[in-house]
Amino acid sequence: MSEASFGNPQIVEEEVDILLIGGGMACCGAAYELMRWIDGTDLKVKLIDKAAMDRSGAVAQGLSAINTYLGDNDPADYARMVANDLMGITRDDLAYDLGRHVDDSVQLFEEWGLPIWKQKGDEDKSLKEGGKPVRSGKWQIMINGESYKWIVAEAAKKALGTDNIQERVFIVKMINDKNDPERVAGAIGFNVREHKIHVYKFKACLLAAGGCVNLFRPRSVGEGSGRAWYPVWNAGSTYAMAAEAGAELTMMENRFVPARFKDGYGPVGAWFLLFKAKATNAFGEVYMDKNKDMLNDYPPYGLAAVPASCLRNHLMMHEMKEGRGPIYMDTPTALAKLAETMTPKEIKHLEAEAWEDFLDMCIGQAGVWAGENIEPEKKASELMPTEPYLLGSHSGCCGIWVSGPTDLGAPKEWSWGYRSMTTVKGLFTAGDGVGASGHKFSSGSHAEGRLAAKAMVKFALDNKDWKPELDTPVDELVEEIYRPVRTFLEHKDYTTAIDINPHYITPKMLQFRLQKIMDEYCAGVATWYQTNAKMLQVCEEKLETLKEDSVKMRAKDLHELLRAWENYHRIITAEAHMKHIQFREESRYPGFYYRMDYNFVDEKNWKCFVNSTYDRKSKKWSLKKVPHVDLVSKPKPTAS
Ligand code: SFD
Ligand code: AMP
Repeated sequence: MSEASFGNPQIVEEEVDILLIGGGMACCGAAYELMRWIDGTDLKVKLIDKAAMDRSGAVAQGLSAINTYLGDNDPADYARMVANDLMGITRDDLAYDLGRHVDDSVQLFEEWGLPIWKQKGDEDKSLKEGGKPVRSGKWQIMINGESYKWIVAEAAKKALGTDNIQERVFIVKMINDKNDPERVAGAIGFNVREHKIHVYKFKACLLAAGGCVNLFRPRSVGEGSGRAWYPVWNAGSTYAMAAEAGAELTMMENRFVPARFKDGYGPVGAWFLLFKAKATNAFGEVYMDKNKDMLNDYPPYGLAAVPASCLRNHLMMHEMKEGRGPIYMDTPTALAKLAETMTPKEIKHLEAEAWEDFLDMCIGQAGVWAGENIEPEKKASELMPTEPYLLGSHSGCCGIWVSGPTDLGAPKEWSWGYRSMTTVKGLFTAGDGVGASGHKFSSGSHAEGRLAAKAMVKFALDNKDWKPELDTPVDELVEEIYRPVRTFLEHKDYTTAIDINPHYITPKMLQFRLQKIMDEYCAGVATWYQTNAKMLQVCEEKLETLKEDSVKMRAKDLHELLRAWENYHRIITAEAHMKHIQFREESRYPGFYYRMDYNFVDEKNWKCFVNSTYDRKSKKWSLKKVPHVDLVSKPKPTAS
C-alpha cells in the first residue's frame, strides 16, 4: 500500500462488541460501569473521543459545583423540579430513575480524589460516610473542581485500559445494518492528526458526543470569537448522527439561553444560590420581585417555589426591552451581607471563593474582571442572556427519545427493552443525548452513561451471535468524508488567494452563514429570541440552500476537515431545531424563544412531546405529537 497522505488516507477497520462515541461525562461513566459487567465475558469495548479525554467536553475547564446530588431529597421531588423548570413536559420516568442513581457517581468522584466542600464538623467525613456537603441550593453541592474532568477521565481510563481508547478521532456518521435498516452496525470517522480513516463495526454503541454550540451567531465576535458558554467543540454530532441513522428525536424545539455574566459567560448559579445575590435592572430594582405578576400568565401559574429558568429570563428581558438595562448581578450587596457576621480573615476567604468560582470553571470571566478592574465586593457585574444552546443535560431538554425504566408505571410505549436505547436497535445515548429530561448536569450525565452501559452489555450478550454488516461500502463512505479534501486539492490553484475561490466555501464562512440564518430567522439574539411562521419559512429555505452548498466545503488540512464535518452536524441539528419550533404552535419557553404568532403557552393543545425523525435518503423530516403523562403527581413510586 502506498504511504498515507492528505489526499490518500489509510483505512483502519476494526470490530468490537461495544463502541463508546465521546469521552465526556457520560462516556466516562459508561466506561467505568461497563468494566464491572463485562468481567468474565469476552466482550470487546472501545472508546473514541475527538479530543483528549482528560480535558474534553463540557467539563474541560472544570466546574465549581455539582448540580445534581440528591442526598436526603426524594427522587420524585427531583423529577418534579425537572418538570417544573422545563415547563411541564419531561419524562418523569427518566428523571426519577436518574435521581435514584446519581449520588453513587458523586460518591465515586470523591473516592477518586475530587474535593467536595463539607459542612463544619464534617470536613473529614466522606459523603459515603455520611459527611454533609455544603449545598449552594437544594440540589447543588460545592466542589473544588478545576481538575474535575481529569479525575473522572482517569478512572474511566483505568477501567477501560488505554489500549481500548482512541483519542483524536472524529466520528462523522453512523452506518446502519445491511440486513436491518432499523439497526446500527458501524460508525466511521477520521483521525484529526494523522491521515487515517477509522471504520468500526459493533453490536451496540453509546453515542454521547455532547450538545450543540455555535449554531447561532454568538454575542462574542471579533477578538472574542470562539468564546462561548458551553463547549465550542460540541457541534451537534449526537443529534445529527442519531437522526441520520433514523433515531427519533424529541423536544428539539427546546433550547437553553443561559443568563450569564456578560462577555465572559461566567455561570450565575453560585452567585444566586450560594452568595444569595440579587439581579437588578439599571435602577437597582429587583426584576424578579417587580415583575412577579408576569409569572401568572404561565404554568404552573405562580405555584412553583422557583420559577423556571426560561421565565427568569422572561422577567429579566422585559426590563431590557423596556429600556431599563443593563442588568446587574449585585455582587457588592451580597458579599457585604454575608460579611456582616464574619471576621476579616473570613471575609478575605469569601472574596477568594468568589474568584475561585470562575477560576474553577470559566477562567475567561476572571479575565474580564481583571481586565475591567472589577472587584466584585465593590462593583456589580453585568448579566446578559446569551445566544441559544442545544443540550439535554443542563437546563434544557432537547435530544433523543430513549427507552426508560420499566418499574415506574410509565406508559408502555416509553420502554422497549433496553434502558437508554434509542428507537434504532443497538444505538444508545446518555447525557446531552437524552431528550425530554434535563437537569442531570455533570453528575447525572455520568450516572446516565452508567445506566446505558449496563443495558448495552446485556444487549451485546443477548445478541452474541449477531454479525454486523454495513449497508454502505467503505470506499463510498471514505469518498464522502474526504470530499472537502478532494474539492480543495482539485481547485486550489484556480486562484491565487487560497480563501477566495468560486469552487469552494471555507468551513469558517459556512459557519458564519449558518449562524446568521439561525440568528435572524430562528429566534436568536438579533430579534430578542422572537420568530414567527413566516420567518421560519425563510429560515427553512435558507437552510436548504446552505445544506446544498455544504457539499462544496473545502478542507485545506485536517483541522478544516474537522470544521467541515462539525458544520454539517450543526446544520442537521439546526434544521431539527427549526422544524420543531415550526411544528409547536405556541411559545412553551418564554425567555428562551417566542413564537410571536402564538405568544402564549397552550396547555390544552400542546402539553405534549414533539418527536421527529429524519429520512437520510429523501432528506425530509416527519414530526408528530406524543402524549405527555405526569407520573410524579401520582403517589410516589417504590424505588427498586
Ligand atoms: O455552572 C466527539 N455543566 C455543569 N454541571 C454541573 O454538575 N455543575 C455545574 O456547575 C455545571 N455548569 C457548567 C456545565 C458545563 C459548562 C461548559 C459550564 C458550566 C461552563 C454541565 C455538564 O458539564 C454537562 O451536563 C455534562 O458534561 C454533559 O455530559 P456529556 O457526556 O453529555 O457531554 P460532554 O461532557 O460535553 O462530552 C462530550 C464528548 O464527546 C466528544 N465528542 N467524539 C467523537 N466524535 C465526535 N463527533 C464528537 N463530538 C463530541 C467530546 O470531545 C467529549 O469528549 S454551570 O453552568 O451550572
Ligand atoms: P447556572 O450557574 O445558572 O448554570 O446554575 C447552576 C444551578 O443553579 C442550576 O441547577 C440552576 O438551575 C440553578 N440556578 C441558577 N440560578 C438560579 C436561581 N436564580 N434560582 C434558583 N436556581 C438557580
